Amino acid sequence: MQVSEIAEMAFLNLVSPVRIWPRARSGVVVRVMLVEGRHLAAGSNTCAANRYGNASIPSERFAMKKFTLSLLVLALVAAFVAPSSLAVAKGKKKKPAGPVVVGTDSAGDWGSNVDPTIAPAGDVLGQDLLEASITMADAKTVNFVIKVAALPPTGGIPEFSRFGWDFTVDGDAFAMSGGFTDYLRGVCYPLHAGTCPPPRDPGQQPFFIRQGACTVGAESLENCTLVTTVKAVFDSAAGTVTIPVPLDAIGAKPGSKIGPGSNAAFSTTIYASPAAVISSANLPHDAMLATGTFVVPKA
Ligand SMILES: [Ca+2]
Repeated sequence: MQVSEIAEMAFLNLVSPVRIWPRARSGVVVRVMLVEGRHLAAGSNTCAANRYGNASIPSERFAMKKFTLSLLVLALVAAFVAPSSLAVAKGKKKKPAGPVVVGTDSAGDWGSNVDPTIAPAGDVLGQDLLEASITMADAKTVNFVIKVAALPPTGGIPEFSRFGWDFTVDGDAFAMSGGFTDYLRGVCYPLHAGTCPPPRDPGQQPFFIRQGACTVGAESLENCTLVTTVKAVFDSAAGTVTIPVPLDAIGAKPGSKIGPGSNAAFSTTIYASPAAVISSANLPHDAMLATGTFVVPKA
């Protein structure tokens, strides 16, 4: 509060039944003593004005003038207080961007591409897709979150469930896939470099992010490159698979648009399927078409 404001309020305290006290930290405290004219006219010693030490009893007309003045003072005080309140609101930090749902899918439709009656097995395998969302894990990492109807503690039978998510970053296409374990592809992953890499341990819950011609049957498979491998989090209680991806790894920065990609094998963008070395759309699976776009928030 400015010194001039304090001085003005001190003056207002003298001429009005509206009492204004500056408070050290949080701006201004306003206390209103509404003085009813009949109490003043009757000279009642129970009226609010007398309790605060008014020695003379004003006339009813004078009391009404003071009441009008009180309203004017309130308006003035509001004019003083409002800008500071707005300043506080503007000064607050923006909340982190919440999850953006980029795709949804029906429950109970796993395997319907082969036989609708086998749908219950989708829960046992953790492959019945419900929702896909994107959110920030921290300033440098984006979370891709797949929600399923049910997720066993093992993420489905080990080496039996694989999740895929194809996306774009400002138009550049990426393919991402992985599972609770994925030793099949850790040992030999034919979808990049055209040949099996030296045997290695991909670690637990690995997700491979690739770029280039990575579809089975592509003519230039040697152009399929492994961008990075990340470690996902499987939360069976929440039924979610969360894949944290560093922004740097996919060339994303504040303001970048992470949108849906395309997958020739499944004709969609997100899928859950049995984890063969090469997943096939001919196997029972569940697929979800993502249509939403997540914009990386600016710091
Ligand atoms: Ca589903």
